[in-house]
Amino acid sequence: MRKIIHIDMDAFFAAVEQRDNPSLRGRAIAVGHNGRRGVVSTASYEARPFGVRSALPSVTAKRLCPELIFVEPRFEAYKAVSEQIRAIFHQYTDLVEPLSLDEAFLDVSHHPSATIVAQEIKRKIFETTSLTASAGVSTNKMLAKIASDYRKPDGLFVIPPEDIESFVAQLPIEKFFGIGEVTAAKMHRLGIRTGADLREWSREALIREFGKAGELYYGYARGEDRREVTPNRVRKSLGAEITFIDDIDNFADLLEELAAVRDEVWSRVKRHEFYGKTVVLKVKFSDFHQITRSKTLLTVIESYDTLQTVSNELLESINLENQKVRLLGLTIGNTPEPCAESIQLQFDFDNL
Ligand code: TTP
Ligand code: MG
Repeated sequence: MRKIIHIDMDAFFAAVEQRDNPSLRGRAIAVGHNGRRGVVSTASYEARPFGVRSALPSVTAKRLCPELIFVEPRFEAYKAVSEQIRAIFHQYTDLVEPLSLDEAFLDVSHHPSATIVAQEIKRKIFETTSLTASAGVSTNKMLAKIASDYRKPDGLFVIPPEDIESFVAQLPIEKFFGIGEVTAAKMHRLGIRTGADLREWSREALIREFGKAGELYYGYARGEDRREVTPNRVRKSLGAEITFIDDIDNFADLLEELAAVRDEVWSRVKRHEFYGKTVVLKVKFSDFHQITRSKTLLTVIESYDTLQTVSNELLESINLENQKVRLLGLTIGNTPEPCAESIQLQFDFDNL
């Protein structure tokens, strides 16, 4: 059985604006152009009770909420946060599928507890960006996506296997991921209002009414969704890190911990056939002050011994006197020239 997490930032563009401009905090704001033809990209949670939401014409939004403050979008700022959160996701798995700048699916089936991973990710996102995210955890994409929306903002909702059937049965069909307004309206006309109603329909009948999507809906009614998490990002680096339960103050213990991180990095290197020339060691001290040291070789690292030698040298080069270490990270980067295909993918990724 898979373990899937869906993470989605809360009121993303608006939250970034409120973070960067304290005078906007606690206020009803809309990100978007305040012109005659402008539309709202998103609204802060303070504006939502007025009915202000994404895709609403700005004129209508202002009428619904006269005190609404419009803020011009700053895509560079959103992209920067997006990169930060994606880096956090990649600390846990390589199977990360971004759906937009602010949301992604993660397959963490190899991890003992997806719930703990989701909690940690939420915490790291907040520590790194001062923004909140909501997370959903379940056994497939459809359920994880619904779950992340269930306790927004700053929510974490888990649908464990034993609850799937009852959860899906009570769910209004417009809440299912992939059932848009038009399909929902058609289902309502057919008397389908909840997952339980949907379940009464045979596969054949659903395909007759909805074409190929009917097959998907048939699975939805049973809490099933076989789609895999498919990463669409071109890898630029690969790494792992470890935060210690108790800060470490001696070199011998650090060397040992470094070996553990290195083993993890190396197993990923082989799994993904990712070979780079640069090794980066990150050390965070007990006062949260952080440094990195790197070394670039002439050729890509193809043996564990090379990685061991270089990473140990990097650790030795750091002055650890009178300092306690709380985190060690090791990353390999800098692959040789990308091929034409990966340049294209990179371009697509930037325009998500
Ligand atoms: P969403 O995740 O759909 O919305 P949100 O993050 O603003 O709020 P929520 O807490 O409900 O998740 O979209 C992410 C960002 O994408 C959003 O902040 C702005 C942008 N966006 C648009 O520009 N137009 C749209 O129609 C939507 C839906 C989103
Ligand atoms: Mg969001």
